Amino acid sequence: MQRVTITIDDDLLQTVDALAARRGYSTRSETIRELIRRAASEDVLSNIRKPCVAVLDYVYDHHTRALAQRITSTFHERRGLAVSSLHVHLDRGSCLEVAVLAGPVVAVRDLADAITAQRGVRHGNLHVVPEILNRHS
Ligand code: NI
Repeated sequence: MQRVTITIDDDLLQTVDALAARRGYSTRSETIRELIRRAASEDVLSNIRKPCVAVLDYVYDHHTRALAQRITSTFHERRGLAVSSLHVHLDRGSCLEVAVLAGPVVAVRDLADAITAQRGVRHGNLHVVPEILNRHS
């Protein structure tokens, strides 16, 4: 870690302190580091060819005809992107699945859309982490 000195006007510094208070960061340094990470993340994600890792989670209706089979087939067709998955039987009819994906941002998003757009899939959510951030932290 390196120490750097930055010059910042009063209004902007108040904004940093307000963000720190609201989000629970303990220091200005941690607040500014997190803001930079977010900006870098948005920058990488705007380039759809860049590699990423991602977590896809969704709930689906176990009783919807052939849905589980269609979901499995979708993952098999794009198996190069699927790293691992977790299945939880939530109740009699609902299953929760969490899949870890890795590959180009565009391909990962396409796969997530192909899963979450299926009838009977609910609460689909994709969290994309730029791979570059993992390598350098
Ligand atoms: Ni299940």
